Amino acid sequence: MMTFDKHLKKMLKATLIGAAIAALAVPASAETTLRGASMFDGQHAFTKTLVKFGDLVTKYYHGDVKFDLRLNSELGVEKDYVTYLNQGIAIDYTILAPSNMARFAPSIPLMDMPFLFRDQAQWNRVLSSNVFAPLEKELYKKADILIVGYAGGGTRNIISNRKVSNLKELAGLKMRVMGAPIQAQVFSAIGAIPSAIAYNEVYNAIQTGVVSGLENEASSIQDLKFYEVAPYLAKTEHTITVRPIVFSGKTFRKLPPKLQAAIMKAGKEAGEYGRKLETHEDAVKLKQMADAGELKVSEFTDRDKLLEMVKPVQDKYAASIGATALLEAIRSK
Ligand code: MAV
Repeated sequence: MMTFDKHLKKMLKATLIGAAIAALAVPASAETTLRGASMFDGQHAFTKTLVKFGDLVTKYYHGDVKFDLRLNSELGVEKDYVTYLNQGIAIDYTILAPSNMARFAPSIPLMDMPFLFRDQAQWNRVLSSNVFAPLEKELYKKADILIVGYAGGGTRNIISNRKVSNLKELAGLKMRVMGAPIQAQVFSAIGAIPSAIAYNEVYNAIQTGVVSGLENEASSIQDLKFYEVAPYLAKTEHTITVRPIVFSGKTFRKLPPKLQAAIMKAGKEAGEYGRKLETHEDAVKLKQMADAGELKVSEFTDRDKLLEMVKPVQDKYAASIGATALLEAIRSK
């Protein structure tokens, strides 16, 4: 079977030939503008990572390329971005939670499954290996979306409008989860009542009592002020985020090969930059919100039990997508 790397090289070669033909028609100075999207303002780690990505591409590509990055959900939320990337319209690159791509590639949310990583060290080892290559391949094939790097590194906790610090208090908590079925399965298994709600509707859903909370990382809780409606944070620390920097396959194949190469190199480096940044900022931002009295932070006393309850759900999901060996490979990293 052809590896994803080989597949990509073959694709680059094919575009090289295509580009040679196209070069006859398009003047060498033709400018390319790539449009990106972020749900956040300029202070958020995702936005900074996407800015870094643009800067690095400009540095590595000695041609005319411009970046038009739209912030603050001007172009919608991640579930919109994934459709745009798939169709090759509206945007060319962004950062996406794997769970928001479930519709196109059911195996991709494995990257994002709660309790996948024991700690930061394992998370680091996985992201600096090529363990995720089969999932990248499936995403490219089924969604026409290319992963060019990995950002993330935030730790997700449960936040709610009432105190939740153990399993008993968690029982029956109505909470918003991301759209992938595995997310709802995991939170059901630990006693909550999950519902998939679009990210831009969560604040209102809590305000109006549709749900009592959600799970999220510090940078986003702070950026979107979720603490205003859900001021109790329980340190369930259930996910260390994996957030791919993604590029539309349809756009990518139209670009000059040298620009494609610059994008791949910049994506990898911007991802490393984003991971360092968010890993560092996570605790800092959590503390800022706690010190400001915006969040009341408590330990989750039954945290060890959560993994036991979730493991059979993880195993079942992995088996259903033919990824049992992959899950084992991640666990043994
Ligand atoms: C956070 O803002 C990010 O992890 C983002 O990638 C997710 O889509 C979002 O949470 C969410 O929960 O939908």
